Amino acid sequence: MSTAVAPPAQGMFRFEPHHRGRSPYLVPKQKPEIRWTMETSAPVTSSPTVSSEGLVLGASHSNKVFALDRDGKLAWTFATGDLVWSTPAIAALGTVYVGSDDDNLYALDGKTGKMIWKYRVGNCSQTVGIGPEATRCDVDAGPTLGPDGTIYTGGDAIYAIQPNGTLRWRFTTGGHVASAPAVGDDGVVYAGSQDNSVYAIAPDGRRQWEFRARDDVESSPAIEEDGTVYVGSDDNRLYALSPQGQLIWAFTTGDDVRASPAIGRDGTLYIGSFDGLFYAIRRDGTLLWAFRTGDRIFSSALVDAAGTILVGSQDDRLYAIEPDGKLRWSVELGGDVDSSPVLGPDGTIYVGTDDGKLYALRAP
Ligand SMILES: [Ca+2]
Ligand SMILES: [Ca+2]
Ligand SMILES: [Ca+2]
Repeated sequence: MSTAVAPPAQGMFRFEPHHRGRSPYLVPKQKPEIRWTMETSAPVTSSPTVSSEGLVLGASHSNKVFALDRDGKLAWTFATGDLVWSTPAIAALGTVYVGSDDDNLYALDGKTGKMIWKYRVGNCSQTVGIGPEATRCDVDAGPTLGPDGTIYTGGDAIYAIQPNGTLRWRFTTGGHVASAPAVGDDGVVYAGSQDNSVYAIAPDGRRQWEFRARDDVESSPAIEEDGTVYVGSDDNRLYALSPQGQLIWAFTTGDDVRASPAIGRDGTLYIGSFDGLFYAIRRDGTLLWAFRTGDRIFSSALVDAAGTILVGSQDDRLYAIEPDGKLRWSVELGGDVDSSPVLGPDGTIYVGTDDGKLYALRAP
C-alpha cells in the first residue's frame, strides 16, 4: 500500500506522528516570567499547539477549544458538549482537529473556529457526563495526523478518519483508548488501551501484533528512528518494544507511567512517573539520571534543540532540566501542571494548569 506524503502538519500532541517530543526551538536560559494568561475557568490538561503562524490553540475542561494570537488576544472559541482533554492538532493547510468527551472528533476552520465536520466515535448510549458508559467513547487521545493527512484517535476503539470526516478503519480493542496513536514511516500505527495492551496496526487497519503489559496503557507510544517503540504503563514500567512487538527491555519506576516518552536526538529517553521522579534512560534501558519533583508527573516532556528538557509536575511547577540532569530553573504556577509544555519559535513557553489557566512564559 503506497502512502501519499502531504506537507507536514503544523502541530499536534508530541509535535509529529512519531511522537518524539523534540522541539526545534530553545528553552530560555533565564527563568521566564508570565507574559499573559488565558482564564478558562476549568482545568487545562490538554497541551497547547502552536501553528506555523504563531496562533496558540488550547482546550480545557470548560468544554471549549480556543485560539489566541501570540499576545494572548482571543481569536475564536468553539464549544463542545463536554470536557476537552484532547490536544488540538493543526494540519498543513490549517484545519484544526480536536476531540471531546462528548464523543465527537471535530474538524474546525483554523482561521474562524467554525465547524467543518464532526465524527461521532462509537455508539455509547450515554455520551456526556460521568460513569463507564459516558466515558467509554470519550475522544481524548491526540488526535495524531499521519503523513498522508489521516487523523488517528481513540475512544471505544482505535480510529483512522479521513480528512473529509469519513471512517477509514476502526480497530477493536478490549478497553478505552486514551493513548494518542503514533505513526511510523511505514504507516504502522501504535496505540495503547485500558485493556493493558499495546497494538501495532497495519496501514489497512489489520492487526500486526499485540503486546500485553500488566496494567492500563494510557501513555502514548513514541517511535525511534530505528523503529523501536517506547511506551509507559500503569504497571509502573516504560517498555522498549521492537518493530515486531518483542520486548527489548522494561524500566521499572515506583508508580504509574501515564506520561509519554520524549526521545532525545542521541536516543536518550525522558519520562516522568507518578512516583514524582523524572527519568533519563539510556537506549539500553539503564538509568542515566533521575530528577525528583514534589508530586506525580503526568506531563510529557519536551526536548529542545540543545537537549534541555521541559516538563510539568503536580507539585505545580514547570521544570527546565539540563541534559546532565541538573536543574536550570523552575517556575511555580497555580496548580498541577499536567499539560505538556510547548515552545514557540521566539522561546515563549505555553502550558496549561489545573487552576484553569493557559500560560505564556518568556524570559525577561
Ligand atoms: Ca463521553
Ligand atoms: Ca501502578
Ligand atoms: Ca498540585
